[in-house]
Amino acid sequence: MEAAKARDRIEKLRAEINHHNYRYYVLDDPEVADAEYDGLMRELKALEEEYPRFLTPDSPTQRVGAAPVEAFGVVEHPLPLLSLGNAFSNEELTAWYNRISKLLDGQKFNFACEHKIDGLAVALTYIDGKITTGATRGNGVRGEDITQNLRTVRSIPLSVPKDAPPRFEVRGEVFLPRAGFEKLNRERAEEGLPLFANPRNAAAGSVRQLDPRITAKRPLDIYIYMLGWAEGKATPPTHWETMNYLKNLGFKINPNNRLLNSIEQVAEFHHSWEEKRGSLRYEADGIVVKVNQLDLQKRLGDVGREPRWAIAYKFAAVEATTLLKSIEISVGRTGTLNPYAVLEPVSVGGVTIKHAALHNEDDIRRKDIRVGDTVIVRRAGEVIPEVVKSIKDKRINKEEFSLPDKLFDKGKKRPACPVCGAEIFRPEGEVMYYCSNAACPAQAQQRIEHFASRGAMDIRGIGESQSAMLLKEGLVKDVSDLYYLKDKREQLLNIERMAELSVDNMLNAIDKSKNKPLARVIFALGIRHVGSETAEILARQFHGIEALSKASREGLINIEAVGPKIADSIIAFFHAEENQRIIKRLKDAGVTLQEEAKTETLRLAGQEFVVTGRLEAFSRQEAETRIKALGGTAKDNVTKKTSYLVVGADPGGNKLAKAQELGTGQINEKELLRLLRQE
Ligand code: 5U1
Repeated sequence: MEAAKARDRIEKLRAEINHHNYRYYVLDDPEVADAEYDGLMRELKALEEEYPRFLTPDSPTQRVGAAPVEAFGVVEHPLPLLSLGNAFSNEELTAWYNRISKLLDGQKFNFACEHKIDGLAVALTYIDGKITTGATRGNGVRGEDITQNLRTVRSIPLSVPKDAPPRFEVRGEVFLPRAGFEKLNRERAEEGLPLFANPRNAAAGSVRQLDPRITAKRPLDIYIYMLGWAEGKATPPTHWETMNYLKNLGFKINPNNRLLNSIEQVAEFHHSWEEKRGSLRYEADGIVVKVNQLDLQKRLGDVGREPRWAIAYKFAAVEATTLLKSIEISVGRTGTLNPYAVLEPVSVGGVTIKHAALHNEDDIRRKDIRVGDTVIVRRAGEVIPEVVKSIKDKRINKEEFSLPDKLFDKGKKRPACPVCGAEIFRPEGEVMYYCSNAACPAQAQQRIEHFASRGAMDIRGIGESQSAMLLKEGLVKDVSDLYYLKDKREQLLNIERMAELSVDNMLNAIDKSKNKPLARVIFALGIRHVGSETAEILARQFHGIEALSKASREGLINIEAVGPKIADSIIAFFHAEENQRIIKRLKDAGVTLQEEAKTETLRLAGQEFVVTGRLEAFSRQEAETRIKALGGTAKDNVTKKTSYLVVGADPGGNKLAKAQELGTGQINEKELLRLLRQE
């Protein structure tokens, strides 16, 4: 395609993709199927690869692209990000209302009421229609520069329409919806990683990742809750109208927000949501009540770091007391033995809880939880119930919980797996016990379920019951057998409840999964401690299962995000003969085990750039995007690995001095442009 045509097409594709992103991530109302969207994205990526000079940082392909950083920069907030005073009862809410009414001398006002989402407050700055900075609240005055991470949040627009103010800042709460939080913790439990205590910690942990690629994999979302400041254009006079105004600029505004006229209605809004909060897709710990008129907000002003014109009216904690009847153990995919509490059923915030997570033996001991105790349970993140603590005064049983004792098999005179009876072990330095039998039926079933799951090979039609059935019927023993099921169609059809159509759909889905990208395959194999994020990094590094299986421990540890624990686990996995056999069968069946190394063929592959000082032709971010589009990497600090220091106007001293000390090559902006354009 000739260049001018390519540029037009790129612009059209971007507009179309941005529109679909908005429909999907902001309005939760997609207009097209995933496949159509993927097709547009593929076409745009291909054109941008062919014409890197048309690549811009606000392209929808550039949400993830930034290289990991060693530390976050600091952002000074032009206007401090305030925190909120709390009310815990109707009396305290009314006292606040009386205070401000008096200060406002009987002036009439109404209230904007919103959920107080348990996430992380951020400030997003837009200049000339493009996002320039995303920062955490920090201490309110100074926060961390997490722009590259926030760019990966799909509901944050990278650009805004032309009629937006030329410079403005919005503030909002980034959060992990409950479903995403649960999934993340499930995966972490399977990988033996510490769990996030609640969605807030999970959101904060995700947003503060030094590697934006990891943030990009977490299903973060945002609701904008105020306009921080705006310059160059008048904005509406009330909070409510401002929210509508921001909505029209493409920002995601919580549809549960309400404009209310009396403090009684505010109390009613609080009470009704306190009861229904379990039904929300995010965790909220109360409501925020704001005076709607911005001129009155200004008149009321702040006390210390809290505005007088707003208050958080908190919900009561969702906890209940019940009896811990027993501690049972389930077996996970990688053989982890997962303790869980069996409770006297109890209602917690309107949901009956019978079981609760206990994580691991160390956690049980740390909290000193014993069978027979009266315990406090909480819906942590209001999703996965958790035993918070036991009430020691009511203790009858003096015996501490021990996982090996619980699984002690008198016949075998040793602790044994509750499903297959094999020996159990706890690797040094780890918190989990494991079943030693790779062929344990509980593990086999979960491995197949995991292999076929959405984030892995995405084989529709193979879930919990189908995996159990296929194993029971002896049609599969391990994941590779799935690809040979087509030879057993007749046997499948003989199974009760398996209609011809569902058998064929299942076989088709299995066949289609052969083309899943390598990263999915690595994740699907279920290597202990290798989650989807690590799998992605490994695929990018090795480009094939064979190379990965031959990697040395040192080679693996040297990879960012792979520590000794993961390295040992990968080596042990490929060492096992059974796994080698499975991989050979996957290969023979035609599953993708090798991928083209894309970046190596690009012009700047293997070259590392650091930019210092101000560039004239483009922003630093833009320069970095262009470098990366050609396969290079862009870093913040000069090290021995740096190929070039790009020196712009008024460079800071440190990078230059370091480059001189190390003898790093230095180029100016013109030379960089030449490299980018291959002149
Ligand atoms: N929804 C919402 N959350 N939240 C948090 N609005 C809101 N406003 C806040 C905070 C800290 O502060 C402003 C009232 C200053």
